[in-house]
Amino acid sequence: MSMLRFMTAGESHGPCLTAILEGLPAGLKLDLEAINRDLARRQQGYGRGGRMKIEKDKVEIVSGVRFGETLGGPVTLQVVNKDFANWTDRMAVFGEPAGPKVTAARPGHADLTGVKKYDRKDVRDILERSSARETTMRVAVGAVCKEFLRALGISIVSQVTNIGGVAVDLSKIDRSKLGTENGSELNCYDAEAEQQMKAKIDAAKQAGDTLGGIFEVTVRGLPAGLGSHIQWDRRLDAKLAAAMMSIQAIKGVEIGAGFDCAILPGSQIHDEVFLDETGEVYRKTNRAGGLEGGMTNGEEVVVKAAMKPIPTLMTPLHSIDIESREAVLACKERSDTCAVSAAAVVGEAMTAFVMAEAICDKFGADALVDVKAAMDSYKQRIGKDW
Ligand code: EPS
Repeated sequence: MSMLRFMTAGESHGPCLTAILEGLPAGLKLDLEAINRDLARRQQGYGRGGRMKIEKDKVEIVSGVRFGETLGGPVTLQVVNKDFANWTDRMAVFGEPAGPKVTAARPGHADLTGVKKYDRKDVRDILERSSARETTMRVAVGAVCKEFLRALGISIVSQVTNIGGVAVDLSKIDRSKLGTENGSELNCYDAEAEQQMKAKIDAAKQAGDTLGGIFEVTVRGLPAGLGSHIQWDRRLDAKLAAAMMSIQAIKGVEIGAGFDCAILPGSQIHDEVFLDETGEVYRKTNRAGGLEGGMTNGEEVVVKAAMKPIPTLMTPLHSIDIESREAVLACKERSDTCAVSAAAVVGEAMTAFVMAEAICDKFGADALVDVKAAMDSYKQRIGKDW
């Protein structure tokens, strides 16, 4: 099994955020600007809150890379929280807290269970780590994985398909345009739906409410045969679903036709297989979302994730105070009205990690040149078999 793995560290308003990515092959050229571009994409999106005006997330790489090339050792990535300077009264590493405690837990957040489980008296001890600010580092890690995939001819794109019930008409979407710059503030490729989404976000903001939605991630250029049907924990669809579910606020994941598979008959779900005039295998549809039997089948991998509305409401919900045990309204931390387009960038990153891991698993991960050679030879063989 591959040893590609990563860990993140850091609190939302702490001094900095860190990630260590270990197991990538040596000899991969990294482009700092490409990583920073993804970090900037994660910060954008109609409906984001005030924090994004403070932070200008830029990554620093402090290990594992020499003169722009990976060495095969752990790559350590860091992003400074500019806002820490405004939070030293509540977030200093040592000393006594000077700012107010948070005691009104937010429904839908880690707050209530977190304080009990970790024996904390201040909800801040939980919310700082559970915050989606952590996804900054997942995006940095994902951007490095994307560079690796790009070197192998694999690319990842995303689109927002629903916000608060306003759905994109997917039959109208030209899928070849996904990933191209279209000026959308919501990573949406249906201009009409986007206008309605923005109006809905404006109305939610006005009402002190929040909105969730759905985004879709597509992977292009994958060889067939990543993952395996052999064992439950080697199935790539399972790994992908787990990676998506691990993103803050995600409550549902679909691969390909997803929940429609439960409704439609087999004749309308399975992708028929044909041979073209040169003897190449092809399918006319991709309802499997590029995964059959836990393995990539050579089609685009397509995964969707449903994000719940952010639990911090400016018109707060009923809750309890963990100190007085009285009924109160939940606390109001500064937050976003809607962050689905940001979550889509995080979804790309987690997908990139899962695919990079599957590649390392199958083709090795010491030196990039060997990974390329192993993949080329495999592609040649399966090309001949078909
Ligand atoms: C986020 C930073 C946070 C929030 C949001 C995501 O910044 P702050 O709490 O200082 O406003 O905007 O966090 C949450 C949604 C959450 O539930 O904690 C970011 O960088 O994405």
